[in-house]
Amino acid sequence: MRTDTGQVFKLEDYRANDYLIPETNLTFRLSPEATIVTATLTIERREGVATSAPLVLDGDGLTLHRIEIDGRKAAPEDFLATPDQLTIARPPAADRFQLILETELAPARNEALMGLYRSSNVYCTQCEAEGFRRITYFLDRPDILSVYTVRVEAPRDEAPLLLSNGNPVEAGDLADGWHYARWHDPFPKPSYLFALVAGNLGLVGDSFVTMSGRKVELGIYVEPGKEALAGYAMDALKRSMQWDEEAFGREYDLDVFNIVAVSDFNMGAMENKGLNIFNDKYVLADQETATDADFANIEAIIAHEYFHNWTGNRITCRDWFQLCLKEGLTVFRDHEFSADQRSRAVKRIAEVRTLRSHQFPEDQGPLAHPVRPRRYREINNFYTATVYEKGSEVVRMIRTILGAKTFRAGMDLYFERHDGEAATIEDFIKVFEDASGHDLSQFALWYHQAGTPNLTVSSTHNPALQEFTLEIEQSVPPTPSESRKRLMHIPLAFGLMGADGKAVEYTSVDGASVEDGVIHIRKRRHMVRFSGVAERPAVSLNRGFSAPVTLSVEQKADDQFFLAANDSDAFARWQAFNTLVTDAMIGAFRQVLGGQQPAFAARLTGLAGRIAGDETLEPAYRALALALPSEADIARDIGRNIDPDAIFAGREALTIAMAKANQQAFSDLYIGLASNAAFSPDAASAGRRALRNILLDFLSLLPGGAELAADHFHSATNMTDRAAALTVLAHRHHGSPEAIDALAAFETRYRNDALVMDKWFQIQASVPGPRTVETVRALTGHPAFSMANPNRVRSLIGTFSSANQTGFHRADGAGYLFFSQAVAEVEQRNPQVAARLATALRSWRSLEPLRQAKAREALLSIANGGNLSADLRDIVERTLA
Ligand code: B3K
Ligand code: ZN
Repeated sequence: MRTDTGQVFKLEDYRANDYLIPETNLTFRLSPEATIVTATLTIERREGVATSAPLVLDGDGLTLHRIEIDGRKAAPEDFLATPDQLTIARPPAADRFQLILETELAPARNEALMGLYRSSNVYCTQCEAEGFRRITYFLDRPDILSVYTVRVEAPRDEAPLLLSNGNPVEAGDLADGWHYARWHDPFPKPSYLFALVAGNLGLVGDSFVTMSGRKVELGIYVEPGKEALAGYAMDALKRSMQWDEEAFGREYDLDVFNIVAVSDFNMGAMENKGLNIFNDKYVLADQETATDADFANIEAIIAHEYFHNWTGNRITCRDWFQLCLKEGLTVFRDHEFSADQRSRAVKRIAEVRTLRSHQFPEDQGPLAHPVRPRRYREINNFYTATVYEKGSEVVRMIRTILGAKTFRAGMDLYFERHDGEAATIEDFIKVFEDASGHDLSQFALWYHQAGTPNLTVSSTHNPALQEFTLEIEQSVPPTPSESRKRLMHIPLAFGLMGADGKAVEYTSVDGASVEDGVIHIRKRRHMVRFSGVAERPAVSLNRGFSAPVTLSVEQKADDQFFLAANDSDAFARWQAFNTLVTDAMIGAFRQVLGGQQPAFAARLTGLAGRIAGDETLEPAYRALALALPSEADIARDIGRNIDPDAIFAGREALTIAMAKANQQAFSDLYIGLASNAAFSPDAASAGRRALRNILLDFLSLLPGGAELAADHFHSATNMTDRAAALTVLAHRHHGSPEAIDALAAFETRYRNDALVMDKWFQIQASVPGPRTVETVRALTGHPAFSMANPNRVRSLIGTFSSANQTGFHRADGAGYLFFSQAVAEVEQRNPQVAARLATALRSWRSLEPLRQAKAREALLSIANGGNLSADLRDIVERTLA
């Protein structure tokens, strides 16, 4: 049954509830078809609230068996229970009273994977954002903090392991082969952080001694037999715990910290207090089954969920509008962690690539919303790149503006002032104002105003006056329901570089406040004048990507080439090369459309060769430079009237030109990077593999390329190399005997390993060209595929729709047709996953008119499908609006 009330929730309507629930006692008697949940809630009326105020609890599809109010069975006239609400119109007059509620659930039939459900015979939960109300009636909102005690009962042979939040307090046997365990979490928490796991799982145990000398037992639970695959995750967990003590002074607070890996999960992982639940994709890894990217993701996500213990759990959100308070901040923290564990420059480039590919299109399309939204219909649709990634960039800018030391003082104040509270973005900004004495009110617009600001920059040099001037103008494009924008405070890091590659000194500057290499843009236009500059410098802008903006810079190609070879800021140097390549690809796109053969400047293809072979640069950095902008990147920069086939042809032409121009050098380098050393997932080794694999991609386009890739595939000793070679074969040599053979070999080897088969689905779903839609449709019938498992759906259908420009946007609309049918099918079971899939069409208005019409038809067919979930309806209607 669907319960889309179409209700719009607004930030300005926030009001504290009349009641609190200081204590929550839960007993679960687990059974796949009929789990009985007994909730004993201590309800407290807020001070000053009239005794006549009704108590209204949230539910979602619940069946109520029993209700007692203050120890007495409630009479039918005492309450009104619907599946979605429990109303007690006249609660007891006392300020505190007790409510006992017994509900019955069928976890085995819960395919939405929210609330209590089963994943491969393991009971598990997912409550964020509003899943707890699928377990019992409750004030299911993040500002209701409660101390939980949980008793779990199950047959011992089916579920030898019984876990919940907090510390274990008691366990024992019951009649008929059942047993129980009791858990107590002393830290008051919102219901979205509740968790329970029960089943038969293998344990990887370890321990960590905190900075104050307390020993914490660590457990990672996985499918029995997979224990050996959890070692890297455990190592990442211990490094995260250590790092949070060193970088933020944050210590862990319970006696145990458990992580459970499950194979059916709607997202990456969940930070439930003391009991993180993970998509097994982000726990299990070894060289045979996981790529270097998988290892890096595991490290980042383990850290992210762990860091939530302070940013999210100890200090939570007052309401869901404040989601970025925990998510943006925690992403910032996990980014910093990875930067410290790996290479800061490489990490930053990778972050910016992700921001541009995921957040920029969101900000530039119909689903744009502020980092802190003001309204929503379905909160699950706001776990977006804007809230997470742009939210992290905003925190980074606060650090840039205040400096690292004052930023840390602000964070310390935040923890001190708000520990144990449900806070807001205003609270967060205030601690930095108080710690620094700065007025951050203009800066706060980053939270409130949607859209990616653009900076137009031009420069002039007056040798007679020895003056260098930057003219900078800011604008923020209109976004849905926000046509007029206010001026932002944009911290723009920059550098002036002399021909000798050194920073150019200037004697004074006026026109904007400039501190520590950062221009603070606050007005619409600034003329920033640097005095005492004899020679015209090359200007390097947005160093380190100090602000999440787009730049329109009038800059000579000579300067771009100079910066791409010499910029002392690693990010800006990467950016300069990336801009040159992007411009070349856009030029090629236009040539293709005009029926011409694309041509490229020898100095560009030559520069690619020099970067590849520059031993002063880390291999991972060189690999990132050579990973040319994707077709979607180019489409975004072109902006409108997109023909994905022409973009593909232009990109392909440049890749081939680079390969041809550097054939010998690439080949020598490729051979030199081969390694017989034992596998290690560390960043440096991963960087060498990344460089070698990107070189393979270029070389595979030259004569003998298929054989080379097949060799690479068959001699691979780890998944990174094997998957890279398979991608090259399937994408560059589609249909060749080598590709067919490798795909079959991979399938035979891994057919029983679901996570590895996801890679096999992904690689095939991203094969460019018009025929892939048929392959993808056929693969939905593959024995390893299932419409019920989110990882499978994302690997096959998600990859096809979001990472295959030519396949998905096939000119006749066949890609969209398949997609709309698949979304509808997924939605029957799992609205949340379906809604996420549907965002793949968010940029439909930037397509050329014929494709636009087909895409619109597909969206309309989803919208008119009938009995739509709130999740999917919200996305489709906003996309069409
Ligand atoms: N907080 C969870 C995300 C929950 C998503 C709910 N639809 C994971 C995370 O961001 O850490
Ligand atoms: Zn998070």
